Amino acid sequence: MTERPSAGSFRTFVSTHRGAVEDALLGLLPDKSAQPARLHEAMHYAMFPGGKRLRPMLTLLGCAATGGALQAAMRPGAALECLHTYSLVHDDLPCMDNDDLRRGRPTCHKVYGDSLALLAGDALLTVAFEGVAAAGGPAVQALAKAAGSIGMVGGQVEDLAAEGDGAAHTIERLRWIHDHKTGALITASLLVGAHAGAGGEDPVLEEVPEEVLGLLRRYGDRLGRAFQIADDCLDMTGSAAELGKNPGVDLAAGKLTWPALVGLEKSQEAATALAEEAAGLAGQVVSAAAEWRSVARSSLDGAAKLLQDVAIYTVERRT
Ligand code: GRG
Repeated sequence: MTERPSAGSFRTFVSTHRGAVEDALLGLLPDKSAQPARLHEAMHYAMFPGGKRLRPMLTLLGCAATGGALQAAMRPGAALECLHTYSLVHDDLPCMDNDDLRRGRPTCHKVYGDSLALLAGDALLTVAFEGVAAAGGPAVQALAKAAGSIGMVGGQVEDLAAEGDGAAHTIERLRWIHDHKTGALITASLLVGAHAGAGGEDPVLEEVPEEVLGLLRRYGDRLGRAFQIADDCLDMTGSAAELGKNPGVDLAAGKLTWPALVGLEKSQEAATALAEEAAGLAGQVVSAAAEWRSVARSSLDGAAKLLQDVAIYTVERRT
């Protein structure tokens, strides 16, 4: 009998690998005391102790699910977390969402001021590209596309435009915003992992076949949508202690969200359906990877289970 997906094995995966991810992050960032020390302090403040570290974990899973060695994905995974953290620092600024709480602490700009927080974000974005270079050219391209104007930044622009623009609030528009603002980086995390693991010692030697990348994109697309709908729901149902950020801000700002459009219950159902769809694609991802690698499909069963379980985790989480 096939085991039902549950978030359990992913949580164990996170506790097993979190230490190595933190080490990779420390290895990628300049030392806190390096000049200019105030800037590096602000970068470290934003990065540590950090949040769930979902994106680097997805980079490790993208690598494992396509038959790569996890070690190859550590530094690129750290790069994804730096880029994600830059987006949070900028998102919290007064000119964006104007938040004062993030990851259970005052936001970066509340402690270091707006200018330094802006620059710390810039520097985190830049160092991310240093880190992802270890995974080769296709990984750099995947990250650049996902993070820029046709990805996350473009999604943020449309998200801001939709605030207080209620007449044009539709599910199609919201899906577009979610796919760009959140989903693009989630999918890129998986793709970068696959690229990182592709060539063993020399990641630029072998290219990941388009079939494998396409399946990872389909999986990541569902995962990203499920994750952001769950995030919208948590904004309504979570507490500041659970979320590490202020709840209820989307509603107060008149943001375009799933619960605002279809209600909380239907949103939770939609998130679960997408997570299950993603989980259903896990087997196809690893089968295609096993064929490409000419390895037994069963050698990737553990990774397939993790892909299923992280999908369930994204909608079951309370943080
Ligand atoms: C370029 C000025 C400038 C700003 C860019 C790109 C951008 C601002 C913002 C990105 C949009 C954004 C913050 C999307 C939200 C994605 C999201 C749900 C983040 C929360 O992710 P979690 O829950 O957080 O994984 P932790 O703290 O656990 O890592």
